[in-house]
Amino acid sequence: MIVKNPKFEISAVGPKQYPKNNLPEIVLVGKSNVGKSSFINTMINRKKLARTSSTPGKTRQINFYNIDDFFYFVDLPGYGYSKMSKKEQEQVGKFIENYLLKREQISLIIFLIDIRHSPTANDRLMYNYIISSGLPCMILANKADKIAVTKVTDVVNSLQKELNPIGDIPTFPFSSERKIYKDDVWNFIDEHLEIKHPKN
Ligand SMILES: Nc1nc2c(ncn2[C@@H]2O[C@H](COP(=O)(O)OP(=O)(O)O)[C@@H](O)[C@H]2O)c(=O)[nH]1
Ligand SMILES: [Mg+2]
Repeated sequence: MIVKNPKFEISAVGPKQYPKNNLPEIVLVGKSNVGKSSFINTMINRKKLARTSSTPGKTRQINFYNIDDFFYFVDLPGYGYSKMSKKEQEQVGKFIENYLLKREQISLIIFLIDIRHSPTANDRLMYNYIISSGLPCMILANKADKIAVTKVTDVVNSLQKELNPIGDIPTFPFSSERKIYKDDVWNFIDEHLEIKHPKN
């Protein structure tokens, strides 16, 4: 896939600021610091279009990245940031749920977890919420560079079994650090976009 002109469009703090066109949206969901913003940069071959940080942020904004006027990557706020109060965490959870519930143009949810750890309690809550919404979803076990290459397949399989014992949600490894496994993810995204993007 060749992305030619990805653009940051808006940091929305509420539904009134969401883009008004009906482009499909591919949505990144995951806890703070799991690598959502890095994922976007990796997929579009840009170093810094999506803002990343090594210290989890407190943003309660939804960032929309317009990908060649074909679709949006939507960077949701991370949940489970330990330095937030319970109340703040609940507010972020509601903010995320409200977007997922109301936004009709969502084509796919990319749910990121950390390949090194079992899903957290918050991961499970969010995963269950996504499944109950009925929206198409894939699971990415991110930071795959942090474990031995020979273990990746087994670990991905066991993480999938933990979250999705029926095995109907596609689960892939990913690494923004090494920029590997991108093709599988692009293929899956392609299948979920009505308008096909020109391929390499
Ligand atoms: N080793 C490794 N680090 C990553 C990977 N993806 C993201 N990171 C790092 O994890 C931190 C948080 O990434 P970021 O994309 O800001 O996470 P977000 O809060 O989910 O948007 C940054 O220091 C990134 O460099 C990855 O695949 N492998
Ligand atoms: Mg981020």
